[in-house]
Amino acid sequence: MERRDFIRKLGTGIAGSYIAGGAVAAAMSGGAGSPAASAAEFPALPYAYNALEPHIDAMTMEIHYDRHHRGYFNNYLKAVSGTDLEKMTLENLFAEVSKHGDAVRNNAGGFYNHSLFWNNMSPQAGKPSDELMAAIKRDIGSMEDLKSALTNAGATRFGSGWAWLVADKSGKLTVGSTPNQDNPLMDLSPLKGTPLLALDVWEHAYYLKYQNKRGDYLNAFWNVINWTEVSKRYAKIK
Ligand code: MN3
Repeated sequence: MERRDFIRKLGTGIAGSYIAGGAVAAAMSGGAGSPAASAAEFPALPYAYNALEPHIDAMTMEIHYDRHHRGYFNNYLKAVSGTDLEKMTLENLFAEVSKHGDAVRNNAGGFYNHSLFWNNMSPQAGKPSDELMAAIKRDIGSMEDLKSALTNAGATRFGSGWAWLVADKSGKLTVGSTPNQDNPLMDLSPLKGTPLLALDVWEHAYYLKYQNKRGDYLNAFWNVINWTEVSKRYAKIK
């Protein structure tokens, strides 16, 4: 799709009308050389706004996806338009993001992080693969320990940011957090690795339903983790 056509179509704004792909899919699969035209696709929400009720409410989902995420996407396009960066996969961009400005860092991050986040939630939680479960036991301890670590990472991230389960190239798991729209693929991030599970702890992710009770939101998130997707991401590392 031509960029011009795509941007015009953004105005129609029907959730689910765009196919996930381009830079995000390429970055998630480790692909390289994705052309700019296919990078410029806003990914579909993989379920209805109310699908994660009562844990995450429909109004929050709609505003979060259709305004916040779309805003990052539009501003990412603006930030890279007409530059060498528009031909670059997000994965390659993040690997050198410290060389570029805050508009690129924040908006490419916001675009990518939310795409991961929607896809690692589901009304059908599923369960971790045997391979992932073995790694959780080896590196974290147990599922309860993982829940504690992720909840703690989200609760102790001051201000806005993300909590993560990441894996290094050998498959070793780590839990941590990043500020703002940074992520563990960014060269400037102290937390490094391939994201397996993304957890948005910005107030816009929970404030309508949970107000100041971030801890209640973190507990609720545990009920909607798409373990099938998290396991797939883990399987791709090896
Ligand atoms: Mn958000």
